[in-house]
Amino acid sequence: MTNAYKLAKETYLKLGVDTEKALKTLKNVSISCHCWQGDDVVGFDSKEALSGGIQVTGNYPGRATNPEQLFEDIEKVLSLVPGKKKLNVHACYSISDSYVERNAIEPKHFKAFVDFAKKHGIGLDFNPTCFSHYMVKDNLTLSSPIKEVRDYWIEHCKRSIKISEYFAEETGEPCVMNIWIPDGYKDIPADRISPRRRFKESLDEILSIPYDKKKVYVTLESKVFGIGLESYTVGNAEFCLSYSDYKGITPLLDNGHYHPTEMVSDKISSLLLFNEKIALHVTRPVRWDSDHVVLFDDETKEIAKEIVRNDALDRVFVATDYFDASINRISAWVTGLRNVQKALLFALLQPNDKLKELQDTDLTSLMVLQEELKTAPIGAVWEEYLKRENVEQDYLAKVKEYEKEVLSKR
Ligand code: RNT
Ligand code: ZN
Repeated sequence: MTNAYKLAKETYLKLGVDTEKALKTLKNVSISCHCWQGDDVVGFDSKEALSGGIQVTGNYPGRATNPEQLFEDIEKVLSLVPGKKKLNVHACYSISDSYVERNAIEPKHFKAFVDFAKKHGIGLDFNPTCFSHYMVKDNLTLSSPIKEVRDYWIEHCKRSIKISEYFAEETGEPCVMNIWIPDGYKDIPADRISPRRRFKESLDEILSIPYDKKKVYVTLESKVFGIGLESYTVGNAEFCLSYSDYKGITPLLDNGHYHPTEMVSDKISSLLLFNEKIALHVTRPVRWDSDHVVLFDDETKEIAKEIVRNDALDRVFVATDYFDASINRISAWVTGLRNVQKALLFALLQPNDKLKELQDTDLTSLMVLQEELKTAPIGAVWEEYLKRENVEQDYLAKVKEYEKEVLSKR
């Protein structure tokens, strides 16, 4: 125990916070690490240009271009991130000697991820990939007016449920399977309801297959707009929340998917009142859904506070979702993941009962205490956590070393 930590522990004690308890809790919060930061969301199957209204910018050298490189990179990331982790896999990362259609994916194409997860004692999450593909027609998938297109993606999603079940069975941890479709229109549509009706029917069909709801949590992610899909998205917030409620699946909120002054941190409590579980994609939108690396910023902290103070650490599936190709990708990964955890620690180091009480009795004191807490010595507690977790405080040195020895030779 360092002196800095001892002092911090005392300071927090005076504020009514037990740092030891916070560290013990943090250790068991699992964060799902997105696999797609390592290769700019390219994947291994069709390797088509990224589509669906999302965009990766930058061409920093060292991108992983095959499974071996991606696993090597993720291994590095896991070694530099403390706490419990899961790996979040997209269907376009199927591994096979020959080309596999997305409506033909099977568990065997993802066995390498299971082996990797077992090696590292982590769980797995999954996502159908309904973008960057020739069967996306006019930016539409599950809501397309063309039956053949809808059927293709319905089959893809059904198979994705099977793969999710396989992940859960093999790892012994539930698998979160998130459905996000890019479907929408660049310009003003003439008929907003038909695509949504078709999306609903496609989802009904996908969810008609039997699956173990204790093993697979199907989530549905909404979005307000995408690049090239500015005027209308089929799966907007109202659709996805209503659908999740109607089918008893789990809503997923990505904090890049709302109007800029609309905050996900404010939505969490409302959803917790009506849902057993909710899911989050933690990202950082800069002026739009730009998917910048997550920082230790106000909204990330506020999201973490909402999870912690509502005692919902076991009800919220937390996953990262961002992609930056303008800097070292390993650093991008580690920085974002650590910041989610640091924000959770920040939340765990709040005297939440005291703050709640002040809200009802003394708003002046509430403001003063909330301000004081911003400069409380979280840094020393975080360092102590890293030490106990056996991960380097100075991850940048490790990243630079890895860049020199591995990434620069690609
Ligand atoms: C897109 C969504 C979606 C994707 C991933 C790759 O805006 O956020 O979650 O980022 O599926
Ligand atoms: Zn997302």
